[in-house]
Formats: sequence, C-alpha cells, structure tokens
Amino acid sequence: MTQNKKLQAWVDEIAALCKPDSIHWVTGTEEEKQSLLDLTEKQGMAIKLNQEKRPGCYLFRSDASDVARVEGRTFIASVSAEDAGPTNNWIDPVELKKTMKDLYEGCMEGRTMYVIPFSMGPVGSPISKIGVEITDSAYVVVNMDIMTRTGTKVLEQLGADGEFIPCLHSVGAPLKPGEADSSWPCAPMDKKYISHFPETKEIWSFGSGYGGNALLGKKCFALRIASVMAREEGWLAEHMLILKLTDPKGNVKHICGAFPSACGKTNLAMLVPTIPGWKVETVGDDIAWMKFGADGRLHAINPEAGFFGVAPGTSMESNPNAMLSAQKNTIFTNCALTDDGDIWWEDIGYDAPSHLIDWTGKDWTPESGVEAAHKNARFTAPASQCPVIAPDWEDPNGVAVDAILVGGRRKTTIPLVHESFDWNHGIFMGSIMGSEITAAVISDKVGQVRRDPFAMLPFIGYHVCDYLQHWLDIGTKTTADKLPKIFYVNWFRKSDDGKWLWPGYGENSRVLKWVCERCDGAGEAVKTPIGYLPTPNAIDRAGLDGVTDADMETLLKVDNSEWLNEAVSIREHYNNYGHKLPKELMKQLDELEARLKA
Ligand code: GTP
Ligand code: SPV
Ligand code: MN
Repeated sequence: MTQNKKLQAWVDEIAALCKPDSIHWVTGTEEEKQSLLDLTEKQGMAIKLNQEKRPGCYLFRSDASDVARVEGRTFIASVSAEDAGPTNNWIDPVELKKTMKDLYEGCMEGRTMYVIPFSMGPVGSPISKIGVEITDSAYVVVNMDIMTRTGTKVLEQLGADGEFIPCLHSVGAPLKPGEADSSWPCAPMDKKYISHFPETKEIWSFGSGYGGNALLGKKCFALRIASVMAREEGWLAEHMLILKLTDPKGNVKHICGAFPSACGKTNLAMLVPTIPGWKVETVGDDIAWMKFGADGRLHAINPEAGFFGVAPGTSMESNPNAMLSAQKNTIFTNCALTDDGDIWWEDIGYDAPSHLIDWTGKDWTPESGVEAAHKNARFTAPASQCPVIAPDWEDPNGVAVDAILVGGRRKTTIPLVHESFDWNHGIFMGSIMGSEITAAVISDKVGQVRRDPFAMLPFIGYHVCDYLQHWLDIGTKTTADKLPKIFYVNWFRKSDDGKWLWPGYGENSRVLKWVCERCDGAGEAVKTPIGYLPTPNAIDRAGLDGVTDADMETLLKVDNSEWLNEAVSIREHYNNYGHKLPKELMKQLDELEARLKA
C-alpha cells in the first residue's frame, strides 16, 4: 500500500503483533470519512446530530473512566532516567516495550487496524513533519482527519524513503468472535500507557481513546517528541496559541501565548476585540512550532489543522468564532444531547431545555443537580471553518513572532499583566508559571495550584532543566531586538468574595493593546521588582463597565510580601528540579528577592 519500505515493514510488524481482522489505509477522502462516521453510527458509538442545525456533526460519549489526558499513565522512556528528569514518569524503555508488547499482543482481534499517514504542518512545507498513526479506533481516524492533514497526499509526500514518526495506538479492547462491542472501548487505568521513546522517536499508546491520549499527532508528537527534535535542531515546539493582531492603523503583530490546558488559549486565539478598530485573526489555538527565519526572528507555524476545544463555557458571548467553527463537520465528545438532536453544555449561552441526555447517556433535567456535559467535553472542528482564520495561517514560512505571553489561573498575587526586563527574565517568568489544575487531566488535584513551566509540564519530552536551558540558549542565537518580548498575564484574578476581577475574553484585547504598544517602544509602564507594569491608565478602559479604579488597582498591584512568599515557593519548586537547574534562573530568583527586599 506504500512505496516506503520502512513504513510497510512497520505496518506488517504491528499487524502480526496486534492481529486485527483487517487493515485499512486511510486515504483522507470525504467519502471515506463519511463511511467511517456511518459505521460508528451503525455500531452505536456515534449519534448523528440534527443535520439541519448541525450539518455533518456527530456526538460521541466516552466511557466514564476515559474523559481526559492521563498524566499519571504518561511515560517518557528515555534510555537513562536522568534524561526524563524530575517531572516525567520514567520506565526503562526495554522493560516498557516488553510490558506493552504483551498488552498489544492480539489487542486488535475482531477490529480493523487503520493506518493514518498524517502531516503536522502543511503537506510538503519544509517545517512540516510526517507521522503515521496505527489505530484500532474509527473515532481516532475521524478526529485525526480534522486535526491533521491525512491520507494519500501524505503518503505521496513521504515517498519511498521519507522519514516518519511511528505512532501506535490501540484502545486495548480486543473482541472475541461474536462479542458485542462497547460504545467506547478502552482499557482500565492500570493498563493505560501513553509512552514516548525520545531516542528512537516512537510513540506507543494503549488503553485510552480520548483526546491527547489517542490523537497522537497532538500532544505526543507535536509536543513531547517534537520538543526533543526541537532541542536537537535548535527550534521550539510549544503549547501555545498563535494570533495575528491588527491595530486601527493597519499595523500587524503576531502574539503567541503559553497557557496551561483549559486556561484560555482557544479563547484568546479567536478573540473578538472590544476596543474599536482592532482585529484578531487566528493562526493556531494550541501548538506552535517556532524556528528562526533568515531575518533572525522567530517564526511560528501551527502544526495542526483543527481545534480540539473545551466545550463548556464556549458561547456566542464568550467565543463566537469557536461556536461558528463548530457549526458543521464537527465531532462533539461528552456534550449533552437535546431532544431535537442538537448539543448543549454548561454556559453555552442559553438555558438548558427541560430535558437532555447527559454525557453519560442518562436522562437529565435542570433539577438533576449534576452537570449535563462533562467539564472536559470537547468539539473537534476544522480550523478552516473559523470565521477569523488568518489568510496566511498555512504559510509554510510561518509568522514572525513579536510577543510571547505566559500565564495561568491564579486567584491571587499575579497581576493582570507584566512585562519582563529582558529575554532571560522572561524565561524566568515562564519557568515559574503556576496554575490551578483543570479538568483537562484526570487528577485528584484539580483546582490545586502547580508550577507549569511554559504550560509544558505534561508535554516536555526530556529533562525540564535542559528544556529551560534550551529557552535561554535560543536567546543567544539572535540579537535582542529581534527576540519576541515576553509578558506574564493572568485573566483569572479573583476578589476576596470570589468574583473574577477582570471580565476576560474579548476584554483581554485591552491588555493586548498595551502589549503591542510596548513592542513599539510606547505604552506607559512603571518599573517594579517583578517587571514592568502598566501605569493605572495605560490599559485602555474606554467603554469598559464593571471594572472600577479600585479593581484596577488590585489587578495591577505588586504586593511585596505576597511576592516574597511566592519567591519562597519558587525556591522550593526550583529545588525540586535538582542540580541541573540553569544557574541563570537561580540568579534571576535571587535578584527578584533582592529587589523585593530593597
Ligand atoms: P486546552 O485545549 O485544554 O489546551 O485549553 P485552552 O487553553 O485552549 O483553554 P480554553 O480557551 O478552551 O478555555 C478553557 C476555559 O477557560 C473555558 O471554560 C473558558 O470559558 C475559560 N476562559 C477562557 N478565557 C477566559 C478569560 O479570559 N477569563 C475567564 N474567566 N475564563 C476564561
Ligand atoms: C490539553 O489538555 O492541553 C488539550 C486537550 O489541548 S488534549 O488534546 O486532550 O491534550
Ligand atoms: Mn492544550
């Protein structure tokens, strides 16, 4: 089925191991996708939604145990444990492969094995990379078809001797002859493995069908394995949105943003500015690959082709462009179903009807007292359907990055926005990022604050200290004026009575405006121990209701005693990273502390 001998040999090897009933090479045509959706519908895995309201849309409900990424079952199996570092789960690769081979043995019995050639980045672009996912899940195929460029055109690009990343996936639920399938087959938690072999650049995933565990082009390839390649080759693979911002005079800026899972990337990427004359267009909403261009600047591409967006909270009010992206040809997972075949979720912008089928398949009424959609319910929508997709979002050269935002969910301490003194200070900011853990991961610690450097904690394919050193090194590869400016933002500050102090969403454009001004050497700022902060009137509040001067003061306050406590906690965090922590970062921390005490 392919001219590529290495690929054919791998497919043969996996078929012999997993013993599927049949093999299907994915061609990536519309007809093929439709027939797979028809099949999942016939098998009772998918529900075809009301085709007048949601043409080409389907709803899937996962098993109640398989609703998000499983960080506790995600492994970086480098040859040496030291190379995986203190933040990753490590298992010796020989041992892990043995364990997993036993699990893979016969795991596709009674099922079809799909071979999905896919390209991260536009097919044929010099910065794109090819992967091939083998999976026994039709759900994965139809999602990969939206999230990446798939099929015959990729095989052609691969040719006889092109390189690809092998990505093996099984839901881990073989079927005996005549055995009825479950509507969401998966394996129990202790049999789930999301494994990465950084030296041989292989991905082996077993037992989960959900999101980042199963759509292997996304977190497994484009972040964990790509971060290893990026370090080797001198570029960056990051958990970042990419947006294009145009001011009323037509000046364009490109901004990347690293926020942890479910902390606002999709929302910021397609934001509708509330300040007149400003325009945002989307380049990417989750992942950025950044490389130096001939101009000595960092250029970013979005390696994906779709959005795997958080559904709850998405509404025509909060994120109309996401709602419009998901109007057709979209796969919904773990959303609630209305009696007329539409979807519903919490904070969709209108009240729930009197009856729904909830994400677990049970009858639901507003009196049920439980959420109708899972908190990590998602929509998978083609990026091309986004009304504000940037015309050059598929430019193989990427977009030149002017600013990088870092930030997470912090109720206290961290101001609305502050700017780093320079690149290294910006890397320090990225390294200390803290955020509340969200429902995007299965964890008993949801809501607790954890440090999540550059929103990459679960996605760095190697030692976190080497990762931070790599960021520092990138800063030495060009002149300071060509590097993006780095800003730390926090949309999630709360008042003492638990209310959001900042309205967020479209109003975040007011902060982006200041960011642009700062990039142009303008914008009023005051130097504080933690960085440059906007002066009280530097953030444009014209037409903004509900944010008082007092709120603004809190949002832009640097409380030295709170920050001294923060510094203690950062030191603890750094100590957990061990002796490989870049000296520059410890120096940054010492200097911060000294400035706070001065
Ligand atoms: P992943 O896809 O998991 O990587 O998430 P993400 O970073 O793209 O997050 P997303 O934009 O989907 O937002 C997640 C949740 O945060 C949603 O429920 C949003 O409604 C909410 N959110 C996004 N932006 C803001 C904001 O500016 N303020 C507030 N208060 N909530 C926000
Ligand atoms: C995230 O958790 O950051 C996501 C969703 O974008 S998943 O694809 O499941 O990783
Ligand atoms: Mn993400």
